[in-house]
Amino acid sequence: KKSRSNNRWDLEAIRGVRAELSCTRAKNKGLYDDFLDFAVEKLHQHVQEISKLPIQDEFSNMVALDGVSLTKNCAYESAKIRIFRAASIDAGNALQVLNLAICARPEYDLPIFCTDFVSTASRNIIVLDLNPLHNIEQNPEYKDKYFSELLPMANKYSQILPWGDKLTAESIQFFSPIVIWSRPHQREDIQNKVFPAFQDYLEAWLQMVDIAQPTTNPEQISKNQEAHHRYLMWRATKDPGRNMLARLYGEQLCERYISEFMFNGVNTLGTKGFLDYFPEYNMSDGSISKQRSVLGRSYEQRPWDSSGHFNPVL
Ligand code: BLA
Repeated sequence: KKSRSNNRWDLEAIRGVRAELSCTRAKNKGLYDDFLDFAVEKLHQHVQEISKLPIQDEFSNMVALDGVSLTKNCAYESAKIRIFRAASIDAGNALQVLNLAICARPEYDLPIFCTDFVSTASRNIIVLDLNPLHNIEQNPEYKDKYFSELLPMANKYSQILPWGDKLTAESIQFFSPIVIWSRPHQREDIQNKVFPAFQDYLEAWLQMVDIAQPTTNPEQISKNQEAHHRYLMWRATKDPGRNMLARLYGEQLCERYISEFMFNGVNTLGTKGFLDYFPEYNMSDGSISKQRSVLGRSYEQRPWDSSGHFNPVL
């Protein structure tokens, strides 16, 4: 009996919090709300045959265990795009997040549009990139196809948003020569510096989508699909946001959210496991190392020069 009444109270409390949140939100916008509005609008302008992807009930407007933090999720697909998905967290001054990923269908070798913008009361973490689908150093023609002409844009923004110091060394293989990795100090930098960069990078990516032609070569399609799967496997397993998400939503919901929404495709695009792609994480008992990184932190400075050559100072 007791648990029943507790339950009802919980539900009412959550409804109350939601109503309160939607009032305060009208006055007090999330730090990255304009970014997401811009992205959804641009997507609709540029991309044909776009439609909303259904989102499982448990992932729409997720209220956290603290009763106040709210994660809003949305997802779209189109003829060329397998998934556009956005997760934005609004926990007031304590935490604001925009995590956006856009993956093309495997008939295209388009890079993956990626943002990880995380702002707490004391710091900002900015990752903005068109993550290459194929290894840049081993495939110079891939680099030329998508990145060479964007270097002036990257050089401009890497001055405005300087390199954010050492990072997980493994991550570098997923980044392109135009990546912006930065930790701006001021909240105003988000609007004044990060927003223009975000707009330009998204426009650049959407222009690639405009002209992209699908391949019919089955070998190329499966190569692209495996590259997506490997990428999603990396992120679903080693994402730096996992601890925070587990704290907000509890382990179980966090795990479903990561594999079904955040990194959707990790369970459907391939059958290989994490260790097939990243054997260096193999422990002697056959399990996956719990460490986020086996290489540690590296790359104190931007490892690409202004011509996009990988030339790290170690
Ligand atoms: C930090 N996120 C980071 C960092 C990177 C990325 C490079 C810096 C810490 C590090 O070096 O690992 C982003 N890393 C990426 C991306 C790729 C990659 C995009 O390998 C792509 C291949 N992030 C979220 C969500 C939360 C979040 C939802 O997406 C929170 C709920 C948080 N990101 C987050 C936090 C940190 C972070 C808290 C700091 C963690 C730390 O410093 O260890």
